[in-house]
Amino acid sequence: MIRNNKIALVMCPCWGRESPPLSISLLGGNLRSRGYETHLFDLNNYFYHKASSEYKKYWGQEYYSFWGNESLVNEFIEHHEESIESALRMIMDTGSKIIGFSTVFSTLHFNLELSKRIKQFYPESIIIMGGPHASLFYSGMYIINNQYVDAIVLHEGDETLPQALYDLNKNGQFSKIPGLILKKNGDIINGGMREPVHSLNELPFADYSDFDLSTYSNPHRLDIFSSRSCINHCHYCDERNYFQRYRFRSGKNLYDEIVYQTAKYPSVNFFNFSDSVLNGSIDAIREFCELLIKNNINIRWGGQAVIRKEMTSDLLHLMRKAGCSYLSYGVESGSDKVLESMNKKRFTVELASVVLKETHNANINTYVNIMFGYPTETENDFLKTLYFIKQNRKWIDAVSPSQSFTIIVKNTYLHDHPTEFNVEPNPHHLYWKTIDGKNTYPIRFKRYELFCKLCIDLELTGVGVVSEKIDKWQLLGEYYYENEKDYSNALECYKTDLLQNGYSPKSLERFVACCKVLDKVDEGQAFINIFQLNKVHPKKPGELLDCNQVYSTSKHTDENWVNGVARSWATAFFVANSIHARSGLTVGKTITFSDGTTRTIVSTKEDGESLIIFLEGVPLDGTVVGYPKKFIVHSGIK
Ligand code: B12
Ligand code: SF4
Repeated sequence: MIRNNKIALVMCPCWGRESPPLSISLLGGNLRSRGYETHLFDLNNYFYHKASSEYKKYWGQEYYSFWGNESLVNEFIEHHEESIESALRMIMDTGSKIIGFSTVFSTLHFNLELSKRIKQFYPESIIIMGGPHASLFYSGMYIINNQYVDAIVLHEGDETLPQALYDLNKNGQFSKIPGLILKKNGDIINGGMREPVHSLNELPFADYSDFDLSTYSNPHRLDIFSSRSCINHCHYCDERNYFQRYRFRSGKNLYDEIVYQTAKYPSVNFFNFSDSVLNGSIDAIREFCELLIKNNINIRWGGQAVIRKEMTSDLLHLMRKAGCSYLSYGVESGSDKVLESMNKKRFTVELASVVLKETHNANINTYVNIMFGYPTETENDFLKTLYFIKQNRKWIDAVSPSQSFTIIVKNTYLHDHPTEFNVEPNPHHLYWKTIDGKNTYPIRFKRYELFCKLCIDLELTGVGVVSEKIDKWQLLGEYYYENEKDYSNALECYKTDLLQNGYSPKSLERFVACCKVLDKVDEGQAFINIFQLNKVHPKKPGELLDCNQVYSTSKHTDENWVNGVARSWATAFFVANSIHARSGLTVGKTITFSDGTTRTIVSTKEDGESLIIFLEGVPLDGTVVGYPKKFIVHSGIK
């Protein structure tokens, strides 16, 4: 058996950066224990440090939708070309032929763009993706159909990835195995589902040795997990679809990992449970606490928990004594009727109040998650949620209002039974509405805003508690434009966004498109003039900022070229050949030269250190538009 394959596992922006990513560290520990040379890259943290100050804010959780927007992610990438090149070099210098990406909603576009570049420069590389967003009920098929992706691992990767690598080593290609979808001779072959990992206690511990903890926002924290799947089966949640059977690690196994990691990283004093429910097995959590107390292990820990009657004052005090410093509860609604229709069978609003109070009294920080506009939630139910928060304010340290309000995820009970919930058939995950039209995306948005307002009044903070969501007008604009085809409301949203928040290529493009439909071409042109004139993008009207897509031609003059522009033999110019130029100057894009001429790129040709760009129309005059004059490449707006 040959074990000479090297693999790089990568986490791209955006993900939390309090500590190194658990997913690739866990898989890394597993592969290393089987003898594979494994290299782990947290490009999420890397790009945070490389990002200009203007971009750093996008790591805030209130900006997660930025990373779901392909054009914004590409814009980010264009702004950080040098760092992208170094990151690629860093990965490829390890000699890894297989590159695995961890995929969640917020890393997808980055993953795909990086895969494209890897394949362009290292065509023999093998790209494999795994993680929640690579599952079939999210975008698995979309990902495997991407020309740069060779295989996806469905659901848990702990057994599928090593087996896939084993086959690759042995046979030089992937085999059809459970848990893997692969491409072979242009066909997509689905190996079907794999049984979930039988015993979590047998998995090797996460290996964090590739990461410099001091570069994270909490250098004293590491992540750990206690379980897979959930003891509950809420109708809107896909946890049980993804991880299937509920399994948990024993208290002893968790304790052993804490001892192992703290011996390796003595500066670590906090462990975050990165799973959906840390109190699924009361026996395991009790055993864990007792071992920590008995052995005098002085650490803090916390994570997400479910409200259940077993969360007694006695247990909570034990947990506190063992170092539990926070618990984040999915309460979701202050209405029993809504809780019932969510299939939350373990608690009522009354029990939620008691558990929050007992948690607070045990001196554990209490966080509460809330959703808005669940299909059965009436205005009255929503008022009950506001009342619940007000009544229990004294027990709550922070809240986390869902910034997507209520999402209808494929393969969930809610998705598969829309009429039972009065939801229109084939619901859009974000923009779904009820048949009576009383529950729509803007209505859910409004409830979220009212909730935030109450929290601000109650001086209750938390992720997502804002006076106005930063991308509010883009989100609403998108809803009216894409979903409702209501160009009048969309126009108002994009206009508000441009005037309030300044230049955004997407908002300007959509605003102009609305103007065209509504026969307001002059208004659209006025905004183009404000935002796109003279090679500069004003951030807001009146405030000038350098355009990020300004290039200049090469300086070369001879019998064929004048200042980098072709003489009469062709309509072309050339620039230095770089990844930046190759990804920015692509066929179909339009370019405006210094004399105002606008041309479309019809083809490009790499010629050693030069990249020649051919344009439509008659030849250009290099003495007018050539070096040192600059030109702008438009991001899609003609
Ligand atoms: C902890 C957590 C967080 C933490 C992150 C903490 C941190 N360190 O940064 C916080 C609270 C910050 C967070 C935020 C968000 N989260 Co979150 N989060 C989780 C949670 C509970 C655990 C993630 C985890 O580490 N699991 C443990 C690891 C070991 O499991 P895993 O990542 O799934 O990895 C396994 C497999 O997926 C697979 N795998 C993973 N990567 C790879 C790569 C390869 C190559 C292969 C082969 C296999 C593979 O193998 C692994 C081992 O079996 C999951 C739910 C869950 N139960 O997993 C949601 C989850 C990942 N989050 C989710 C979402 C949507 C978000 C947010 C966008 C939510 C929001 N609206 O704000 C944000 C985005 C964050 C950002 N800044 O961009 C979704 C993702 C859904 C999707 N389609 O992508 C999940 C699945 C929850 C859900 N069901 O909705 N989250
Ligand atoms: S308790 Fe949380 S993780 Fe479990 S099914 Fe319900 S929503 Fe999902």
